[in-house]
Amino acid sequence: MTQRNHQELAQLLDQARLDARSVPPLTKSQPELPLPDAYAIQAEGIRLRTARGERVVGLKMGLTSEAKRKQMNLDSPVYGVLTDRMQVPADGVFRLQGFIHPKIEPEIAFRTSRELRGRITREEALEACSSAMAAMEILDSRYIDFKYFSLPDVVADNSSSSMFVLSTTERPPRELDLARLPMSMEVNGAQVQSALSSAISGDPILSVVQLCELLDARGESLPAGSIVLAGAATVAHMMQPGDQVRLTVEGLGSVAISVA
Ligand code: OOG
Repeated sequence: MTQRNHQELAQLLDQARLDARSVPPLTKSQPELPLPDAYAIQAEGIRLRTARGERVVGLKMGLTSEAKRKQMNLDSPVYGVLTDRMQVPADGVFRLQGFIHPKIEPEIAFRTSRELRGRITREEALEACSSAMAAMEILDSRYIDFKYFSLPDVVADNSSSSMFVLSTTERPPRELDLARLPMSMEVNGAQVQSALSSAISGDPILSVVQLCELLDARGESLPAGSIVLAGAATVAHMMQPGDQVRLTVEGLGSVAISVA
């Protein structure tokens, strides 16, 4: 595929997002869509957003838990790019209007204080992450019925990234028993999802290690000051107007949004 092809497909997905109108998966018309081309389409899509004034603030990992891989019937982790426009403030309002079929998931996020380049160890990831936060990601797929056929479809669509919210509590990851944090997501006070943080890559910091591997394969690095969403611990939950969604992670406090 040429850069021109990447740009055209990125434009199609970008327009679908802006119009909140779903489109068929790219692999329907393009059965051979190699993963490197899918990441190139994703990168072109981000270029369209930064050209309109958005700023890249971090990256998200997806499909880092067994629950998510099973739900989506896909077998390996992927990443997407986060911009400042995607962040909902803690306790803020998320308006469903303007989205296609958004769903919310419980996550853990990290903030990096130094650049990570190449393949890294768990220790190096811990060293580079100055803080851990409770986080929720709102996914939205630009594909009809939130269905795609393959990994390249989801990667090209920025790994279903849409919005995210971070807890105001931030703690150095070394102070936490990172792989054993109970996580509970409630809607209007009733628990809808719960898991231990080990559901995320066995240990959420390992999502940072995997992210660095994926970036390295593309000759890229993880910049200092990045937010990294480690991936969902459980399957995603549909929202209704009026919902109050709250995630509590032991040791990291809680983070909530109101759905309008
Ligand atoms: C793919 C993205 C999954 C996660 O946290 O596992 C993801 C999808 O479910 O559409 O972000």
